[in-house]
Amino acid sequence: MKYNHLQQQDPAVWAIIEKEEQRQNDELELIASENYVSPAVLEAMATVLTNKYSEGYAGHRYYGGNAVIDEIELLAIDRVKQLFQAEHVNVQPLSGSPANAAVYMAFLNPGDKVLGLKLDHGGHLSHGHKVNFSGRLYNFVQYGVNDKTGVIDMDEVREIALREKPKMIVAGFSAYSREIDWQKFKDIADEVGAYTFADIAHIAGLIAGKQIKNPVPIFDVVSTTTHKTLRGPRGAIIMCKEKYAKQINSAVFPGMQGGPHDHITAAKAVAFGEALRPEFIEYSKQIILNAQAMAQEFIDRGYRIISGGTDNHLMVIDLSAKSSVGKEAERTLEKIGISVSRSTIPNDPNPPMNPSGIRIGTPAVTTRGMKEEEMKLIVSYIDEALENKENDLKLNNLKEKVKLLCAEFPIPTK
Ligand code: DSN
Repeated sequence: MKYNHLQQQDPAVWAIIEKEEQRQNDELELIASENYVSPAVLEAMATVLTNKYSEGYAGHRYYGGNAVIDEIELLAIDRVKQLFQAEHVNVQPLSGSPANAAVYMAFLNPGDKVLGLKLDHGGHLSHGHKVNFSGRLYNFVQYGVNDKTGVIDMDEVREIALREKPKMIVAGFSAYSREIDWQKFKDIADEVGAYTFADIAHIAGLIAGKQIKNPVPIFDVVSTTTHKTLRGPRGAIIMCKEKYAKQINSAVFPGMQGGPHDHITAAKAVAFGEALRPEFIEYSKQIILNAQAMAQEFIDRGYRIISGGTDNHLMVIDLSAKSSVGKEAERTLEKIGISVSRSTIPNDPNPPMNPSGIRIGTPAVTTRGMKEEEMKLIVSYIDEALENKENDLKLNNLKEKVKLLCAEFPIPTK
């Protein structure tokens, strides 16, 4: 990308950005929550819309001069409605955790009981972990995955729900590779009179691409970030039934946030437009095919994948059989130009800073146009690196191979 003014005016910042662009070009991104936005999304973010304050909503702003901003916000909302069959949409949340905070604020009072997935079983900090605002403000009880299968045990979810009578049930994850039975969650919630909240941050793109079932028509409220499989700018949205529109809007503003980031809203609209195109269905399909090819190759090489495989874009790999741990693997792979994130495994005996596993995802490499063959090759590089973590010569050699593969599949510039 050309940054002429930046280069001239502030060469120090420009040089750092250039360095990061080079790193992204030369290295493989396997962090399940990351992706490469299109040049059009990138351009929308670098626009004069950043100059505007627009607290409030279209037609009801607290500042003048917002007629044009109303247009972009309404366009973004309309595209989300088409993508997810949503009744009401708020496109202002700045990111995933603030979006989830707004959802809780809209439906709960501090101290209310909520049921969510445990962090070390694949949940998210904002689904009730004790160090997070969610676990501090609300009374979370947690469900997990089955010890043997690694899959969410819906009988256990029902049992806990009947016993604890939560006011809200949260379904969603940041490190879980199986499809979620939205209807079953809704049935359980109905039995105990709880609200249903789905956090689809990781899989929103796969839902938009029609590869995974959509909870929006079933659940009361759904949040998602926009920058993961959905391949938009860093940010979030909330979708809900029309009857909750007012309480969700008031929770986002003035409850949680001030002015929305209008340049990001424009970039979200561009990304939603891209996700509405037929090519996005092909992209989503390939993300899953790639993840499944990768998981199988890991299994064939003796690794344990939690739950035995994947239905989505990610997998959590237990490294214990390979005498390795998450942090060490993350660092070794960084040396060969592959980014992954360390991850806990269910009931992890190791601490969260150095857990037993790594989480790997395929959205970014699929954006580069890679397919199943390349996934197998990448797993072979990972395996070789982890088997030779003290051998700098081997690691340097692998780094060269990764760079060559990246050059063959450049990040799209169109
Ligand atoms: N940081 C995101 C992830 O990596 O899953 C979740 O917030």
